[in-house]
Amino acid sequence: MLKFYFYPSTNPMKVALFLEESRLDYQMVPVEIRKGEQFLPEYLAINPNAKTPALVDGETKVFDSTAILLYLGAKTGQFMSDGTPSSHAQMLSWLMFIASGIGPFSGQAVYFQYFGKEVTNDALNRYLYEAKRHWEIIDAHLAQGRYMLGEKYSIADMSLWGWARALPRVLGEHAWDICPNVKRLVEEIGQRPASGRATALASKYEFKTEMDEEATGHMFRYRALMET
Ligand SMILES: N[C@@H](CCC(=O)N[C@@H](CS)C(=O)NCC(=O)O)C(=O)O
Repeated sequence: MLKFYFYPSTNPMKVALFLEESRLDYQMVPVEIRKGEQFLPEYLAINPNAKTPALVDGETKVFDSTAILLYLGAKTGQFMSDGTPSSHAQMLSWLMFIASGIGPFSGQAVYFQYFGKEVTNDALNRYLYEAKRHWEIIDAHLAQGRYMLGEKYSIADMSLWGWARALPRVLGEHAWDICPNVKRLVEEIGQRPASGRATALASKYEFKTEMDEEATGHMFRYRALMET
């Protein structure tokens, strides 16, 4: 059975959605990132990057949400492009844009708005600007088709869904006015039974969700390291 290393936040949720869509048999293994479990040696042996999600499939270990989506897509033959070189190229392009742009800029925009220490206007403006710019590119793309690959629901939509659900936290209260097409997709995926089951995973374990001193100590480790 697949072992899915999970914490209920943006990146693991992408994989949770795939697992529930495909109905693969899996065991959810909680990783309490706000208690520092991502740094345990046994977890680092699976994901040396000390982040969630990760997946173990027999002898195979996969880490990083995009790699896991591609792995599961190849394993099951589900939710991939239609197989033509041009559709495959589109899928890879959007997956990489989401992984290298949407995720990191949205993550840092959230960090500087809610958790940063001595945040300068320049840092805040840079990340808000870049996050918005990336989301506007996605929104303009979604204005042209129902899904990221046109009419085909794919891992590109699942990958986007992870952060898209949290868009108001990234771009503020006007997020859905800025990105109405992203809103449309989030609502559509929200009506799929699989997204309900993926979201319900969070309540299958009592995860620590408070962002208290213990949590920031683990998640923003650089602070202690840089201050010494
Ligand atoms: N590129 C990675 C990013 C993973 C990531 O940042 N995961 C967060 C949860 S959404 C995490 O585990 N953070 C723990 C930490 O920063 O210590 C992916 O897509 O899987």
